[in-house]
Amino acid sequence: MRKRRAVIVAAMAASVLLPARGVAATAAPEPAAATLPAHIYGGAWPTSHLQGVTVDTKKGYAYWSFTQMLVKTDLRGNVIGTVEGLTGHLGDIDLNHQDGRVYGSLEYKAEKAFYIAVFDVDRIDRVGMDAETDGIMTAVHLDEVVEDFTADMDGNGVFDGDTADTADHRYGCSGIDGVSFGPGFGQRGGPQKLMVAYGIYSNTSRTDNDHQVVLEYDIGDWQKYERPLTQDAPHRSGPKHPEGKYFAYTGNTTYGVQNLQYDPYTKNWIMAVYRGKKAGFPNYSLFTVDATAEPERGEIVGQPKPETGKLLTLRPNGLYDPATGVWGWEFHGEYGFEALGRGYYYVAESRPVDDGGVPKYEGEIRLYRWTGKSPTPFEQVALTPDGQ
Ligand SMILES: [Ca+2]
Ligand SMILES: [Ca+2]
Ligand SMILES: [Ca+2]
Repeated sequence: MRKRRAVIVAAMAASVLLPARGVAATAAPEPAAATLPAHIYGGAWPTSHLQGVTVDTKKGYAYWSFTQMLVKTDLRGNVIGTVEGLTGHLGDIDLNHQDGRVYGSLEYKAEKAFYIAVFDVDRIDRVGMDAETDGIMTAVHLDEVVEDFTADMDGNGVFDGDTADTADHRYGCSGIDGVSFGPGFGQRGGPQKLMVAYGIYSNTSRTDNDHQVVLEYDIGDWQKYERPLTQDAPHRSGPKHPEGKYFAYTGNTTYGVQNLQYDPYTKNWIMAVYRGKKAGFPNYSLFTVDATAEPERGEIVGQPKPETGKLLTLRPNGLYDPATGVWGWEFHGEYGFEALGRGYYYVAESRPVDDGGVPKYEGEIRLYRWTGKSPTPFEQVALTPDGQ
């Protein structure tokens, strides 16, 4: 096991530097101007890499999605418990500040089943809790994702399955990953929505996969859908359609929005991606959608048959590519990105480690603040001479 890194408390900086700024009622509560660790180590686990992080600054817990496992730590990195036994792909996660539970995207591509998993995180109190049998997790199935994932786009009567090398999958949908709570697009307040972003396969030979796709759900009535999940007999309990479906023209990326996050400070929806590979696009690693801009109906360019949809507006700041009209930034947020309010963020890193012959992945988060500078609009909050 690697030595746990020192946790530095940013008490002084947090109390001095946090500017006063109002946030919408739907936003995360702003951190008390007291203690925000500049760094939290999330441990090393025998899983795939870190997929997402969400932090409850009020109660003092961090939640880490390690693909097959949800980990709960305190803000010093002490492990409180784990939820294990996930055989699918747990992606990005977000804390619902209204019900205190953590929501995450959960995929079973072979079964053509896609869920929002809901974790009753207050009850996670020991390592090795089971996702199916310990009553911690329910799941709500998203039919809309199945329809787009399984679409036989070339009309040959064959769905080619979980592969990028095909014309199938509407919009290039590979499933879902980025999730975040926030206001409806174009709304400055109002009831919070759960936004769910598609994964999009990397494929440079088709033109219908150049948008990020975001589904909007009102989870107010989701209690009627929530069921525990038996993974070898996946249920289909969930809403038939989302409340809204939105498209952001960024150019094709590799697996779509990895981390989606509403930022109450900048009023942006932040999309962190694995950069795309298409020639003719700038292939930025981060995009910001103007949360206050009303979505406009327009053509979803590049589709096999002309199609219109609700288009999102990229914030006209940062880097700009005149050829495509795409705005973006350069930053790493693909393994976890949490907006804390007041222009502060936790941003994750993840890497493989060898733990005495056992391959593991470790994850950690560091505190950043907004600068708005191009090409990278965040700077790390480093409070000690060694920058930890
Ligand atoms: Ca086909
Ligand atoms: Ca991911
Ligand atoms: Ca998120």
